[in-house]
Amino acid sequence: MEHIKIENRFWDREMETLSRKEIEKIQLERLQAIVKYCYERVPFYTKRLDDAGVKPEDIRALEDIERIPPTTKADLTANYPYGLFAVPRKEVVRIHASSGTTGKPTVVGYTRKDLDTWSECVARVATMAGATDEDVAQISFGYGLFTGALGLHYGLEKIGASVVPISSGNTEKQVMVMKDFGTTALIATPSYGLYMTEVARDMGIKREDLKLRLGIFGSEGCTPEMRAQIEENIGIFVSDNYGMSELIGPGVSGECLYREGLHFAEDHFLPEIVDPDTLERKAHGEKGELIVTTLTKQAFPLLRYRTKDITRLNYETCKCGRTHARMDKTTGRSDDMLKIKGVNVFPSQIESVIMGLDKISPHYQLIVRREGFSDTLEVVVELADASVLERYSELEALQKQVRSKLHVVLGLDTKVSLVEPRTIERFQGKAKRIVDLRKK
Ligand code: DLL
Repeated sequence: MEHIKIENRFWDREMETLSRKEIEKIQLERLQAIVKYCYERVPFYTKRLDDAGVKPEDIRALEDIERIPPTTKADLTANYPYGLFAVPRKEVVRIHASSGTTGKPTVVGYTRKDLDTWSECVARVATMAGATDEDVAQISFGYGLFTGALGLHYGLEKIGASVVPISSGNTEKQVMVMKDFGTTALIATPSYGLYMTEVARDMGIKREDLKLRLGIFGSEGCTPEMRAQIEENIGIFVSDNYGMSELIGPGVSGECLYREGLHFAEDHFLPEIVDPDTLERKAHGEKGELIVTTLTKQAFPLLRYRTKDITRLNYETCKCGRTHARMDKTTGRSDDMLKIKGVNVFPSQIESVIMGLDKISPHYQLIVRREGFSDTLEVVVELADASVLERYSELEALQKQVRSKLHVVLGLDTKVSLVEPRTIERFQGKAKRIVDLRKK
């Protein structure tokens, strides 16, 4: 993307470039305060800490955090909807919820100060991605209980961008607005971004017709291969950012122009990496489950929240000058991991194989079945060109090629089905690529 100039800017240079010692000092002060705050205000935490034999005064060093038992999604569900709020409802000025695939949503609340913290965190992420007050930012995340749209909305407004709150859906109109309003920054999930590029092409719109230069994508994974494809389709620089409703929404971490990991807002969120089975702390640089303590939130603080996201942290200073830890793109939630015939499979591994192949479009679906006593995986992939379906030997060769590449990466035999272009569902929010027929 050489033609796109993204400058290395800071939203809060001082905070983003503190020395490790200074970051840890702030973290410890804030950790001690938040543990005390939770202990005094949230009956759930009073009991949790009492049961574990930990008093707020016992937190003397950052490592002491390990004495606190992690908080899980099940704890949130058990306290649905407001049981973990630390302030009277009168002080809550916004409520969001994460949809969740089963059962009740997870409800999260914000005080006025929380909303300020949130837009500050998103302003940082947007600035490190390359957004400025010159941008026209089209927010194509769904507005509503989902944190993505309003989170990016206020953060981008804060940096002075012209925000277009179009929400998701009505994709042809999205493309028209993009062209007519001179959108320069697109805010969406990568799968919706990809779909938009497809619709734009159908509408006869070329890269040159648009002013788009930047994609601030997030809320779901995006392999480097998929990113490259989107960048090529529409001529933008794509930056990834990560977040989670329970933690605040977007704004937890984001990529700078070097895209060598996502900078964590370590002054607001304290990250740890643990073994997802034993919960033992992993050494710096090792992969495991991300656990996060919110250091500054008032309405809905969380101590050692298990995100279920698998990643790793890098504490080296980045080329951009930022010193806060960088997290790797998540390889997926431990929840999304499929176990097929004893082999762990992450959908992102399959995506990177598919994206690297000619004649195959970037749209796919994974179907898991139970056959007898074992599970099987079918990878359904769209062809880029329907005419291949008429040439049987070519189709067969292509199928074989996909199967063998998947075998190399996954160490597993899969069924591969190549289907006509435009037959696999497109997504306007987070993609749902796994069809699990085992539960039916
Ligand atoms: O997706 C918050 C968000 C909105 C982040 C917009 C970035 C942009 P939830 O709906 O609660 O919150 O989903 C959180 O989504 O635990 C990850 O598994 C996944 N996720 C979020 N961002 C990324 C990302 C928002 N950049 C869950 N890459 C998290 C991979 C992501 N996965």
